[in-house]
Amino acid sequence: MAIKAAIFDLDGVIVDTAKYHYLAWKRLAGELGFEFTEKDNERLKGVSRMRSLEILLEVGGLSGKFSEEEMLDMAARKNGWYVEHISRMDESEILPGTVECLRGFRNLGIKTVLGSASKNAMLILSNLRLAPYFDAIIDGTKVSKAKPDPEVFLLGAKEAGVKPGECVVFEDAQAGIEAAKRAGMKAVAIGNPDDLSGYDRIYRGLFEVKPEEIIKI
Ligand code: B16
Ligand code: MG
Repeated sequence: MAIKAAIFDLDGVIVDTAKYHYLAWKRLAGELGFEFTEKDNERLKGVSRMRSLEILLEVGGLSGKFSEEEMLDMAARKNGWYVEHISRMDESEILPGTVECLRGFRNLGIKTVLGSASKNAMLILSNLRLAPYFDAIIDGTKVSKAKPDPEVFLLGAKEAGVKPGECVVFEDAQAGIEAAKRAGMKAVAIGNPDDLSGYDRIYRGLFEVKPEEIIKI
């Protein structure tokens, strides 16, 4: 089936917001009295906010120690610190090759879609001045099931008016690659082959991606 839409994950593909998530989670861990390392943070990539909190508490040996209300309060505080960081972002933080890649697909008549788990995606896209490059934007405010559930990508295909089999997904997280495959889409991994599996192609970043080749996969 010919490719008619390219769906992009945000964190790790278009921008590196993982470093800001890390600073905010580390601050919460500090308040709770334990260390949270960059290696621990790898487990949070592509994972929803509440699931990230569960993993953080697991790392600190505090699983099951808090009520739902306390968990929601901790997640909200973490988000407040995270939003302080992303509010200061600008175009200089767009990862290399992103704009060329988005333009390249559009020049070939391919729809461009954002498919992110983040509830803050609109703020980030707006600070990066990237919103006009997308035909559809699906973020954490529009979906209820986290990756590896395919909901975010299936909704992206629907909003773009194409079939799932006509989509290619660009993802840096294993949960996202799984979500793309479960949606019946092609998956292009962004990252290191040692950390990821189950993809159709892998590149180090969008700067290596040639849209005219991707539409033939
Ligand atoms: P928020 P993506 C994901 O973004 C991040 O990789 C993940 O670390 C984060 O927990 C999730 O968004 C939710 O973000 O707290 O801003 O709603 O990779 O799906 O673009
Ligand atoms: Mg990601």
